[in-house]
Amino acid sequence: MLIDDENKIIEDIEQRAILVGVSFGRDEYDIEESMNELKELTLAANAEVAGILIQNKERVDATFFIGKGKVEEVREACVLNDANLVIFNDELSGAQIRNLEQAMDVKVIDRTALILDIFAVRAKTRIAKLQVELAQLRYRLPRLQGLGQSMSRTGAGIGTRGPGEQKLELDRRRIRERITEIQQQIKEANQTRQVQRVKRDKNEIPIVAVVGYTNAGKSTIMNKILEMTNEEDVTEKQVFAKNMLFATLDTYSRRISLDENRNFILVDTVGFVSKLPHSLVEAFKATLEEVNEADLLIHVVDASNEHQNMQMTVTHRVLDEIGAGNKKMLFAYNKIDLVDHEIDHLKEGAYQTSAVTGMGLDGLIQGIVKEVFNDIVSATFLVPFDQGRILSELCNAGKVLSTDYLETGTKVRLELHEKDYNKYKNFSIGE
Ligand SMILES: Nc1nc2c(ncn2[C@@H]2O[C@H](COP(=O)(O)OP(=O)(O)OP(=O)(O)O)[C@@H](O)[C@H]2O)c(=O)[nH]1
Ligand SMILES: [Mg+2]
Repeated sequence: MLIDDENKIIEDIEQRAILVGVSFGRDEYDIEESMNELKELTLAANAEVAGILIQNKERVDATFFIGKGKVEEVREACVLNDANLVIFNDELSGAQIRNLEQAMDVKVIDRTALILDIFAVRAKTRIAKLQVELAQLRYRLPRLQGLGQSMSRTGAGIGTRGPGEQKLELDRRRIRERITEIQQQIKEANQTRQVQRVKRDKNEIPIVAVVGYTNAGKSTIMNKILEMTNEEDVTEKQVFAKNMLFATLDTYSRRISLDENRNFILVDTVGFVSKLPHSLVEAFKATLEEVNEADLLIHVVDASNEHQNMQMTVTHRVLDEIGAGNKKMLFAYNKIDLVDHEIDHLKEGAYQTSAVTGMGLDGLIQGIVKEVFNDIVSATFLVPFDQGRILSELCNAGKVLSTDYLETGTKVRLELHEKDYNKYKNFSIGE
């Protein structure tokens, strides 16, 4: 694997990386865990990890991010371990990347570029690809400027408007143009989705979105629920699930039918990760729009992971960032088959589940039903014979329990949404 000048990973050429992290002593996450995650991300991008270096530091170094002495240590580690790439756990400025590359004579990228590259390789749908490109360009733009500043600082014949600067201006302009173009395309794609959504709204099917940290088991839960609620083979409807970071990059909707009147749409979403680049969250807002429109969120937690609290905090923060922080939420403490103790003090709306054995999923489905169909009422209506249209509307809106033909009209007893009940209230004759 190789990283080209535009920080894009090109497959097939072997890449060995030294990972560098800084602990500022006030981080909410554990530096060891954060570096472990960076390692997983590196592997997910098909690079090898040749070594991990951590520095404790109070403040960021403006020139190199890490201290000058540490730069030399990283350089030596690269030579010793035959590494051709250095990955920083934190976001670097364009100038820092350039200074580090010059001092160590090796390609330098940061965690953000790494995550963006994984997304770029995995994105399948047109909209996901556009969103990743947008995030990449937004990441690159200020770093081009950083590069420009360091170039003009070197002086020595290069004027402020020298050829380098001109090329830079050109690059900058091209990038800005492309950003506008992509934004327009995303907007158009969203308008189409909007139309589809209005259609769905008319059907009034509740939407339940599965959210959570990457690799928690969201897609596997979705597949298991599909399997449990279908008698026929659902292989073709299954979504991709795998033991790797960011297996899912798009949102996938599946209709779940519990019975003829209880249908809901289950939506699988992109997983979150600590230090998820802001540009990526911004760019994926369109995809995550479905989360915003959901009637209920299922927050899947990997109960077997010792850092589950940090993972939950990150998930809540990203949800806040996309404006879905106040949604109704159920919790699925998943992978319970890997946990050898019961989770005590389970809060209300929390379930222990295993997407592999199916344990606890019945309870979760009941929980979903309680939340999204809680406005179902049963009522009896008497519809005069000359109002045939009303009768058929009513029967379509709810689940018919019984029908009687009286002298004055049709007496029908059914279960329906409160909203529909209110619409036909004039014909109601009570419970
Ligand atoms: N033992 C066990 N493994 C599970 C369970 N649920 C999921 N897994 C495994 O965990 C891994 C990740 O599962 P996914 O469903 O892809 O996770 P995800 O949350 O969709 O992950 P991303 O799409 O990457 O955000 C897979 O190898 C699953 O088989 C569970 O309840 N028990
Ligand atoms: Mg998934």
